[in-house]
Amino acid sequence: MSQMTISRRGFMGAMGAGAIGAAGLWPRQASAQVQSLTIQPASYVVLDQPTQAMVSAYADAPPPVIRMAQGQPFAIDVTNATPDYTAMHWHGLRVPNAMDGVPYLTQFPIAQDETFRYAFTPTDAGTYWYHPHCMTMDQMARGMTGVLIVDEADPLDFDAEVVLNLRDFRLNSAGEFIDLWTPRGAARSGTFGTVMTANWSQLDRHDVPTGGLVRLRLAATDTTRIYKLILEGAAGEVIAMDGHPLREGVPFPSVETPLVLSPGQRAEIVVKMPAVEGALVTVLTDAPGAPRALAQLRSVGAPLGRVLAAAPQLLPNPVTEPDLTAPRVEEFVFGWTPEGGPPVDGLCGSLGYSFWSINRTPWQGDAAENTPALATFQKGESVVLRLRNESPNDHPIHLHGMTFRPISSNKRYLPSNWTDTALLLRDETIEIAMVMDNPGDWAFHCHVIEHQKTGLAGFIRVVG
Ligand SMILES: [Cu+2]
Repeated sequence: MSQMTISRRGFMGAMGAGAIGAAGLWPRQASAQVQSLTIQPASYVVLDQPTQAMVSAYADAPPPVIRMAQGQPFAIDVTNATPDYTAMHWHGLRVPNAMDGVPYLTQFPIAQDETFRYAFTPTDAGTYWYHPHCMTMDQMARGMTGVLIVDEADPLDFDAEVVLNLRDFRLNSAGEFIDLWTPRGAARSGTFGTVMTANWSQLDRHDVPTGGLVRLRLAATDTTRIYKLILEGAAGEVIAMDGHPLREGVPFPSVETPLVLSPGQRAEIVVKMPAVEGALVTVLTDAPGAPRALAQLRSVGAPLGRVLAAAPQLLPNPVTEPDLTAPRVEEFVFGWTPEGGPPVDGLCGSLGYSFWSINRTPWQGDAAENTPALATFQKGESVVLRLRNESPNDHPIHLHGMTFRPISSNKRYLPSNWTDTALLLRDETIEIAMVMDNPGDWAFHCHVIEHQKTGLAGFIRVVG
C-alpha cells in the first residue's frame, strides 16, 4: 500500500479548517437543530436470516430518510463507527464545496470514532439521496445509501407519501455477502446484485388512502443497476426527476414506456389510488424473464375521491438558465484507459485496477494528489459540456454541486429536465447546458461505482 499523499495537518491548513473533530469546534447555531448519523456495522433480514457485515446508520435497520426544509439551515453530525474511513455526500444538493463530502477534494476522510459536521441551507426542494464518498464500493454495497428529502417551503397537500430506496444486495442463498464486485464486471457493465430490494425488503408494502393522491418518491441508490420501472394498477403522472419539477413531460411508467432510473437518479410520481378499498398498485422493474415487483401500495379506508387534475403543483427550484447564445463548449470523453496500472491505494479504498478514463486519463484514486482539474471555469459562466461515450457500456455521469440539463443527443430525444446525473448510453454523445454558479472543486464521475473506482472519475474547478 502506498503512502497517503497528503497529511491531515497540510490538508486542514490548505482547506481553512472546514472540518471538525470529535471535539466539535463548529459554533452552535440556534437556527439549525443538529441531526446526527452514525455510520456503523449492521445486520438485517434481507433474505430468510440476518445478513451480517452490513453498513447502515442503525445496527438493525436501513439508513433513515433524512428530511430538511428548503431555505432553512440544516446541520448533521456524521460519526464514523466503522473501522474504515468514510465521508458523506449529499447527492444532487447544491451545497458549499466544503460540505460536499468528497475526500481530498473537499475534506479529509472521517476516521473511526471521529465526527464531521455538515451544515448548509438547501436551495432546492425535492428528492435527493446520501451515501459515502470514501470506501464507496464497500460501504454502499453493504447498505449505506439513504434517501434525502427537501420539503417545499410551502407544504403541498398530498394524501400520503411513499419513499422507495431501490437497491440490490449481492448475497448467497444463506444471506451472506458474496464478492461485492468482480474485475470482469468492473471492466464491463458492472457487477449486479443477486437480491433486488426496496427499502431493504424484497417486496415493500404500504397502506395508503383509497382514492387518494400519493406522492411516490423513488431513488435508484444501487451501485450498478439501471432500473426500467413500470407502475401497474393506477393512473398517475411523473412530476419530478432528479429533484426538480419537470420542464418537459416524461411518460408515465408502463410496459411500453418504462421509466429509466440509472444509479443516482430519482423520480417523483403522483399516483391516483383506485377508488376501491383493497386495490393494489405495484412498482415493478424489468428483470430476466418477467418484470419483478419491488413494492406495493394498497388502498385502505373510505374513498377520498380525489382527482389527478387537482394534484398539487410543484414550483420550480431556483436554477439559473444558461445563456446559450455563445456558450463556451468543453468536451469530455469517457472510455477505456490506455494505461492499465493500479490506482493509488489511499484511505478510501482501491479496487486495484484502472479500466476507465475521462479524457484518456484514469482517476488515480481518492488519495491522489496533484491531479489536475479536467477543466476550469469562471463562476457565472454559461457552458455546454459535450459528453462523449467511446465505450460499449452505459454510464450514469454525475456532477456534484450544480444542476444541468441535457440539450441534445446523437441517439435519441432527451427531455431537457434539470438533473445532476445523466445516463450516457453506449456510443452516445450528449450535450448538457448549465451555469457554473457554485465555486469549488466538483467531483465528476460515473455512478456505476465499479467504473468510478477503476478510473471513470475526475473533477472540474469553478473559480471566482
Ligand atoms: Cu460507468
